[in-house]
Amino acid sequence: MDRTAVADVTPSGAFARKESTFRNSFDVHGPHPPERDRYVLVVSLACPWACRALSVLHLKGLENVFKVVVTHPVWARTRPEDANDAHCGWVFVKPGESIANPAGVGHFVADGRCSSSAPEDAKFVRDLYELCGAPKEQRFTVPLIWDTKARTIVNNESSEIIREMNTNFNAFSSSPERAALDLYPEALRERIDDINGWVYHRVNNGVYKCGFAVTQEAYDQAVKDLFEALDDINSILSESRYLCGDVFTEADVRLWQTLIRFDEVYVVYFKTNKKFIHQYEHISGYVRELWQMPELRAATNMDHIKTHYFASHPSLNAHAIIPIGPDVNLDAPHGREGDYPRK
Ligand SMILES: N[C@@H](CCC(=O)N[C@@H](CS)C(=O)NCC(=O)O)C(=O)O
Repeated sequence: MDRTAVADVTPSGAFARKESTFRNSFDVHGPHPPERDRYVLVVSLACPWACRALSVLHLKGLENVFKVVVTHPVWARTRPEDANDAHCGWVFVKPGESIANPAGVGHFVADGRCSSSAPEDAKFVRDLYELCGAPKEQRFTVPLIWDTKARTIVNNESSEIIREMNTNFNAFSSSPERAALDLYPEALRERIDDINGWVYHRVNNGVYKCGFAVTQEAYDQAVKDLFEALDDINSILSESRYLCGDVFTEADVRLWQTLIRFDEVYVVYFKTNKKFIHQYEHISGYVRELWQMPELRAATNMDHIKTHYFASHPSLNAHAIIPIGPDVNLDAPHGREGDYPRK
């Protein structure tokens, strides 16, 4: 798992995610102005960070602005011809074609959601990073936005990509309502920033700290932090419909990507098994409500999610067995309508 996030652990065995390095904006007067038919959003439908961006793309009606390119869910060796280069990562595979996982296990067919081509005819996400001279410490991550005119990555940090989509492309939204939707409203910014800050460390990245820890101490600490945070979230959602009150914001998009993967993947794979999300009184209805929003559902694919995690990291799951269930009924009534705090 050389040069992937799985290898990013400190001497004490704790997972430490590296910073993204492409951080440009889509300013009208800058080198990457908002334009139609120019930018490609490269995602994996398994990746919670990428699916933030895809969700906001749908919420803001930007389907005709960004071309979306989807990787195969399973990682593969990216330089199989070089015995000294053991890197494994995202690969573009035409629908119908199949690959084995990095250990040569399995036979994973690309389904219809995988893209048949990628910018620059790249075979791997790594190729795009190398083409534009990414620094050595940069992991070959999704999401990224590729500029087909400048032939470079504009931004590969999901928290910034969603802000850019929220504000800079309104002239191209598919409807006035979608253009007017503000996921980061001025009046709530302080609250959103505060929630994002601790939700990132304790939940979004917190599940990875549990799953990628290589010592018992690091795992114990990560699990404790994660479940304390989930208790805090359950308590917030007992008093308000969304994280920042009765307005749906980017904080909800960001948190939900972790919650929707929790019961199906993280409980088993990252050993976050103190409790399932569907057992939380308030979080469970909230997860169903957001699942029932068409824009979030369109950005969610449980097959890609499960296949990616369980098959991509042989050091964590040698035989790439994908476990069953628990198949929570996300279409059940969510019961989140009405006034808060509840009487
Ligand atoms: N900070 C990045 C993190 C993105 C990230 O870690 N993506 C993972 C997929 S879930 C990835 O592409 N990993 C590839 C690797 O570690 O080599 C963001 O939020 O955009």
